[in-house]
Amino acid sequence: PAPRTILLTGAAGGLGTLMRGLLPAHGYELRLLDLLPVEGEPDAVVADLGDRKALREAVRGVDAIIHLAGISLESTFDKILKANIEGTYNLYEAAREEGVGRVVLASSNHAVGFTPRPAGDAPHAPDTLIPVDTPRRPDTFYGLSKSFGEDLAQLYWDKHGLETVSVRIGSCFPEPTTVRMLSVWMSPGDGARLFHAALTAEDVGHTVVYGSSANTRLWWDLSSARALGYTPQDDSEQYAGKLIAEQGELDPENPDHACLGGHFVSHPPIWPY
Ligand code: NAI
Ligand code: 15L
Repeated sequence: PAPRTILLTGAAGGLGTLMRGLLPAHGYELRLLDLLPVEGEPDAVVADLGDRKALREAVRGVDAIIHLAGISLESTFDKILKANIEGTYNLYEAAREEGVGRVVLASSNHAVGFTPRPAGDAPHAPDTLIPVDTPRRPDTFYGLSKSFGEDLAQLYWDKHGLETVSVRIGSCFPEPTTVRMLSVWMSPGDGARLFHAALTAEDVGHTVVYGSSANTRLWWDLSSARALGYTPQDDSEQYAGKLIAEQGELDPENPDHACLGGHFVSHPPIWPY
């Protein structure tokens, strides 16, 4: 049977708030969890990913989990370790113990952020798009934690038969706000469509997909996402004229423009480690 009751972690965050609004129309009942109270949702579970008992209770009885909670930008290694690495491990352990069959994991383009973007003018030829099996090249401790999450997902599939779709999200915001985002933007509507496909496709094992809209300036290969049944409906190109007039085209000589991860590649480590 199709999954119906979903635990949405990170429900108070930006993406969580967008998905809380959009996923019910795809037929889901959401159980919400976040470190912070979720506005207007008194039944949301307020818990830290470090609280294994709370996680165990929160996952009990759900059909699947969409795991968005965690630190979503670069931070100190210690904070990333706690929230993203240990926190994701705690969630998978809770899912395994409670017999939850599938996780949709918010990975990130920053797991492969040091990968050079396709050169030249868009649209890029299909054989130049970055494939999902490109070697991981995290651009930050943050990206490293997403790389860990993908490996953890693979381990829980191989060892325990717990399925995951790891979604290397580009930028999911209401509108693209930078020229880079013309290539990596995922509209909220397409985000909900992709999560729906990741929840309902059969026999995913551990599947890695990029998460973006069908952008004219796309840098990566969406075929593994499409194979789940995802059909993106949006394209950032309608924003291109305005953003390029304001910010200029990407400069191949600028290191912040050269790789998938954008300015994360030159982000200095945050001390203390
Ligand atoms: P956000 O920072 O707005 O939301 C993250 C939420 O996680 C927050 O509400 C926060 O309170 C919660 N959280 C943090 N630490 C926690 C802990 N220890 N226990 C419980 N909850 C905790 O981030 P956003 O943009 O909503 O992203 C959601 C997820 O998607 C993150 O995992 C992020 O890395 C990933 N992602 C998002 C992208 C985007 O474009 N929004 C792009 C790529 C990945
Ligand atoms: C991410 O992983 C971040 O969570 C999000 O805030 C954006 O910075 C996004 O990547 C991006 O690459 O634009």
